[in-house]
Amino acid sequence: MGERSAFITFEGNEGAGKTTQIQLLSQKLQAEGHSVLHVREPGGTEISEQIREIIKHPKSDQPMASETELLLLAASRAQLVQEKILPALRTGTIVLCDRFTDSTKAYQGFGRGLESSLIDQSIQMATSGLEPDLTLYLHLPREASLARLNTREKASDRIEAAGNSFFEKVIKGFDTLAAENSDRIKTINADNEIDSVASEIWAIVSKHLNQVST
Ligand code: T5A
Repeated sequence: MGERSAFITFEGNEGAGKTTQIQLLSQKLQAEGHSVLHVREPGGTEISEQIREIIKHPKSDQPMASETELLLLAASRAQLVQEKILPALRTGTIVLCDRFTDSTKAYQGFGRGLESSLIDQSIQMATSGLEPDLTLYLHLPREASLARLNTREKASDRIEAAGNSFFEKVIKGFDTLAAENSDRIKTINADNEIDSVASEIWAIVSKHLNQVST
């Protein structure tokens, strides 16, 4: 096992359980003999993590322009794709990415209202055309997302501080993308026990890996 690469992304709103589920899936895949790389966006390389800090906690009280946000996300992504994702895929590693281009479409497109042509250009430049083989969209209603975020200790970052209407638009964006790309994006009810979400994910991922290896 381990010779067939796959690029699998996780999407969803804040607190949907992406990190939790990627860790569980990674352990399971490794136990089956796969080589696995777990990365996150924005971030995932030293340069990209520095950019993540600017995106989430800029050292300025001035509002960040949506175009600046888009370009910073693209810069972080370009470095991650070139430095880590493409080399890993070339060696047969399964790459699990916590957020990718669907987040840009949902947050900067649907949420911030940037034109889709700008979003697409930034994605093209950052990814050189790389697309996920499979995307797991963890769907969590806004109220449940807020309840989970309120239980944690760390303070909100710049994006999380946006209002409810922004996040409603983001969720609607993810729902729209999932409906338009139903072959690639699989929607999972994230408002469920951790183990049952993990079982649903495992069923989808193992089916995908079996399909591509036959
Ligand atoms: N962004 C990102 C953009 O605007 N555009 C882009 O293109 C990209 C790539 C990233 C921010 O950047 C934005 C979106 C984001 O605002 P982040 O901190 O990485 O910031 O944000 P998230 O990815 O949302 O990370 P979170 O940690 O908030 O959410 P996760 O990873 O979905 O959730 P997780 O696993 O950390 O769980 C959160 C809490 O819920 C519990 C966990 O134990 C934890 O306490 N939990 C559950 N509780 C009950 N039932 C379950 N099933 C649970 N699963 C997890």
